[in-house]
Amino acid sequence: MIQALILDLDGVLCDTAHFHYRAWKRLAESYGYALTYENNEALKGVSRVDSLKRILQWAQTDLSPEQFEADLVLKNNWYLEMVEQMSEADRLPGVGAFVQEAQRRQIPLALGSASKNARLVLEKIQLSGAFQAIVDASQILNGKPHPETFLTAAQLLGTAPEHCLVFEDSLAGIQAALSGGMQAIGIGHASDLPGAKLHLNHLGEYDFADFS
Ligand code: B16
Ligand code: MG
Repeated sequence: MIQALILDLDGVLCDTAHFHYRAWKRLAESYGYALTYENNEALKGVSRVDSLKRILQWAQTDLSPEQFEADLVLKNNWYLEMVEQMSEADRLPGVGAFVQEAQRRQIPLALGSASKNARLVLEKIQLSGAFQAIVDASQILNGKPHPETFLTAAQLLGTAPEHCLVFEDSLAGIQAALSGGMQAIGIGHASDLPGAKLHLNHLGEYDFADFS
């Protein structure tokens, strides 16, 4: 029986996944590499450091430790320029109604994000107060697909993992939920997100009549 919901941020509550893509694509171009749709799917939910490591592998290039750090800062600055423009209007479809319905039913909500910018983005889209627990990249040692993000969220809510349902747009996130003993709903295509028990285009499609 499901007792709590854990939501990913980028790609579930707002379309920051697209901002990450634009910033990584710009950086990859500086290595002479054109980032593809498939590359981007593989980067969703993956930490900033691990994302750059993967891009360097695809681009078959290497950086000094100093340049690696500098390029992480560069990418994040480009990303933050886009985040700075965000507002409540940047919530994905149905997010407001979803949160309201969960609150009306007194279902605990947690955020489980791999982003170090999660709290800033939540503020921008005016959802900081919507969650009983917030877990971001600063609170965990092992990023998705490791289950630590979601297990920490469940622990903060005081809910056993098997009673948690995770909403995720990334393959790494679906894998993290499943390996943590939770059920997962994929926001995106079934072909990109195997293992999810249901696939939706956005949270607005979730029917709370199915909540059980
Ligand atoms: P940052 P999520 C993830 O957030 C993104 O999906 C992923 O593309 C990004 O690289 C990662 O956060 C780290 O983000 O650079 O802001 O720390 O989808 O888990 O909410
Ligand atoms: Mg995501």
